[in-house]
Amino acid sequence: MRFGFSTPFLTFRLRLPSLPRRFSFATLLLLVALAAVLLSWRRDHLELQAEIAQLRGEQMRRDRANARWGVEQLLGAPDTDAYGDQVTAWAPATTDGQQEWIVVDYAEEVSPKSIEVYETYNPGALTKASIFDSFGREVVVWEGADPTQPPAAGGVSKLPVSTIWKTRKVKIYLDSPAAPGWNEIDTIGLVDTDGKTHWPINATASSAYGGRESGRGYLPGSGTVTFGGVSPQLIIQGDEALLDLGTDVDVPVYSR
Ligand SMILES: [Ca+2]
Repeated sequence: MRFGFSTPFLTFRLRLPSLPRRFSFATLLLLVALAAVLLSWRRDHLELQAEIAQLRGEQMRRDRANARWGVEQLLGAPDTDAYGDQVTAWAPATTDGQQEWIVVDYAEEVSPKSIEVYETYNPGALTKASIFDSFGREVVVWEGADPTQPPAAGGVSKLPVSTIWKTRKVKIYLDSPAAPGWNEIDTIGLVDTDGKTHWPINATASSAYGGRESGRGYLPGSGTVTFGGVSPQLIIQGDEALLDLGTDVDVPVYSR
């Protein structure tokens, strides 16, 4: 295949290798059809994920009352009325043990304008926020120093978002070791370009101090044991049971 042009001063010619005979129009159509099937599969897969998130969220809302400091507490509008160590907010499994993240889903896909993180105890850990676009790709939309810092007891960190992508899923990253103490979060609002705020219908996190969905949770009604003047709480973590004596070290009492 050849094409080109020439002027009195310059001649331009381009020669492209001929398409192999077998790479026919029919093959091209087949490839287009294959791409369409893949795209459609991807879209169905994402829709299924969104439906699962919604169902999981409904179950979590029912368990919410018993899930103190659990991921369940991230659902819905803010409900932690005072800053401090409140059971109505999510807390990570440890005070400063590791990097943490939270992913929240929303009912509708929207064009985001900002993300609002309700920090209710030991603020300052926020380092990054991202959204997931319609193809499920993670897009970082904000990075920097947390707008809410100690000595503030808490606050709403408003992170501006400028992106062409619509979203129904947000992820935030917390540098918990760098922000001493329990970094507790009540909820994460997603503000759209019309100024409407959307609240999470589902949530997952790297860890949680309480709640059914976490690897570590309290057994409600497990009884009180007085132990050298303190009343420890029983913690189930993976295949182990631990006694939290209110010190830095949890005492293993059972291992499978
Ligand atoms: Ca921390």
